[in-house]
Parts: sequence; structure tokens; C-alpha cells
Amino acid sequence: MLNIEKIRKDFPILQCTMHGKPLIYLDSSNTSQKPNGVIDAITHYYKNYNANIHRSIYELSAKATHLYEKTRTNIKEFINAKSTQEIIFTKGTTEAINLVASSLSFSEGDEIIVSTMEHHSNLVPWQKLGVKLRIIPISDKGELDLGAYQNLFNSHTKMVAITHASNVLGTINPIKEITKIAHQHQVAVLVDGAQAFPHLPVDVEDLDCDFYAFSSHKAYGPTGVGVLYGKKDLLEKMSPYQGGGNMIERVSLTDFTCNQLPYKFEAGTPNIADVIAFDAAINYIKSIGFENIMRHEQNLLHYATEKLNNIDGLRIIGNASKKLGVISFVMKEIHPHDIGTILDHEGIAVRAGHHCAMPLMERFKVPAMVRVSFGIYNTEKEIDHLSLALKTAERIFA
Ligand code: C6P
Repeated sequence: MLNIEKIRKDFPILQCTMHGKPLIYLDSSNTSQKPNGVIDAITHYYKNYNANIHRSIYELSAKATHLYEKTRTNIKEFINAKSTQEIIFTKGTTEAINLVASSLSFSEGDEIIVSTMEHHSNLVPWQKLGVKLRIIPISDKGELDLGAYQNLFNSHTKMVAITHASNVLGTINPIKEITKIAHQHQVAVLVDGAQAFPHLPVDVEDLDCDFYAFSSHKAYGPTGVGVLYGKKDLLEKMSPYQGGGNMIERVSLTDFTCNQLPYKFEAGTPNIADVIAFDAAINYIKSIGFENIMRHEQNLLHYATEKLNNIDGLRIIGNASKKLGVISFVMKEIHPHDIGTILDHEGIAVRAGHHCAMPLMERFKVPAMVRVSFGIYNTEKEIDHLSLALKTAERIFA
């Protein structure tokens, strides 16, 4: 059994009060809180190793480079990639998807298959290309219609870009099956792993996806860092994303040749401190173990679902059979923003709005939803407080 009280002590922010009440943080899908090890790693780097990487021969720079590359190796092993050349550091999931959109060559008439439950980050980069998007519909429970998916392929299909887990519905999509079908049509698959990566084990070899994008800040790591995993043969064929230092092998006044992978896609001075601290976040997750994380978050999901279902006028949106610890809901007569404000005054942080998934709001015919999302530090007691606050809101508005 996990000792959650001990885990909570690793997260200094959880000792804070908001509006005079203890903070109840239920917005980990937005960004997770950070344990001491991650916060300390940032300070430690600036106090002891601050130097630019890959450029200088002095010891300080060599140390910084070593720590930066250590994170890459850790991530390669964590997601079971074949080589560190397949791990590209980006600003986050959004930049990782934009990198693929701008570096793979697309032409007029190409089609990309996406789903109704995509975050804007997995829609807009493709829309900007002017290609046609073909949409996988979802059921009222919030599950993909895989039958419809199979019928979307044709000779113009260039890519499937799909989320591993919905940030609104919590639905965990069957990526292995989706990839298998796409590959039968010789179509590459990009997986938006922003939500799944912190909560379940990701094995890119087993999934067999061609690209997998994720962010550090949702996985107990710092903001401003993310990863694009890509199969080496595909990355080799892609053009560089940005031009500048580090991504080149040789430059003349008229042309350049590219550096080898992964540096070809890492132009300029990267976010060194935060990449190094991401290593501490990965190690933190490893120290708890996904088996424990998933058991705890699934318990919270079931406990909270039961509690919320007992509140008059509250409707949960997204009831997939495989869900992350995410619950979105609406309440009769109360706007989600009002619920967010009422909860805030009780010290409870939730997200209210369109959750960067406007097409999904349209699908469920609501302008906005309230979302609670769990991390390893949440407790049933916090859910009791949430439930009580929602019941009070319901009484006030009734
Ligand atoms: N979702 C949420 O509250 P970045 O901002 O690049 O780290 O992640 C973007 C992103 C991409 N895909 C999915 C499925 C996501 O959930 C997110 C971020 C946050 O749901 C902030 S909008």
C-alpha cells in the first residue's frame, strides 16, 4: 500500500492555503505539482553545473552535457525506445506535434485522420497545413468508433494523429489496435501522449507508433520541456524543424549540412536546467511505480465517480470503460465558471472551460465543463470536500 501522506510531504505546495483553506489540487491534467527532488534539481544545476552544452570542452560544460544527456537515456529506457537518437527534446507536447507537422512533407490533397476528442494541439498544427482532416467519431460514453475509423482510410491518407488519453473524458484509447490498422494501410501514426504518459506505462515498441509526444510538466517535472519520440528511419527522412546552432554539421555562406539525430531537431541553446530536472521527475515516478500509481488513481476515480453521481443535477461526461483519473461534468443551472469560482473559495483548484477541446464541447452540446483530475498526491478526503462543496453550490443555485 502507498503511504500517500508521506508522498504528499514530497510536494511543498500542498502545504499551502488558498482563501484561508488548505489547498486541494484537483487539476493535475492541466499541470502536476512538483516534488522536492525536481525543484532541488533545478537549483542544483544553476548552483553547480550552469554552462552551455555540446559546445565547450571545459569541465563545467562537460558535466552539464552529461546530465542533459542522462535525461535522454533515462527517457529512452522509460518508454522503451530503441535509441537515444529517437528522443528529441522540445518545449512540450504542442511543440513536438508542430515539429512533425512542419518537418514531414505534406502535399495538397493529403489527408490526416484525427478524432473528435483531440486537444487543439493535435488539430491546429494539421489544419495550418491545409490538409483535409478526417474525423473518427466518438460514442456518448466517450469511446472511439473503431468501425468508422477503419473506413476513413483511402489512397490520400498520410497520417493518423490520435490522443492516447483524452484530457476531458479521460478515455484511454486502444493505441496498439489503432496503429496496427494504420500500418495495414502503410500510414504512420502520431500519438499525443500528453495525458497518458504520467499515468500509465508507455512502451513505444509495443505500441509500434511512429511518433509519441509528451510534456514533462504533467508528469511531476518542470514546464517548458517535452519530448518527441520518433522512429529513427522516419526522423532521418524529415527536414530540420528550425535552423541555428547545434543542429548543423557544417555551414558555409551558401548552405549547410545537418547534424546527426537527435541534434538535427534541437537548434539553439535548449532548456538545460529543466531537461535535467525532468530526469528527477522520471526517477520519482519510477520510485513509486506505475502499478501503484494506477491502482491509487483508479481508486480515486471510482470513489469520486460514485460521490459525484450522487449529487442532484450533476452529469458526468465521459464514461468510457478504460479511463484515467479525470472526471468532467456539468451541473444543471450552474455555469462551469461559477462552479470553478465557488470551489476556488473552498481552496479547491479545478479547471472550468472548454479545456482546449472545443470540438468535443460541440459534440456533447455544452459550452464548457468542469474537470477534476487526480495525481498521485490526492486523497479520498479531498474528494469528500469536493463533493460537499458541490452539494452546497447545488443548494445555493437551486
Ligand atoms: N492539456 C489541460 O488542461 P502542452 O501545453 O504542450 O504541455 O500540452 C498540450 C496538450 C496536448 N494534448 C493533450 C491531450 C493535452 O491535454 C494537452 C494539455 C492541458 O488539459 C492544458 S490545455
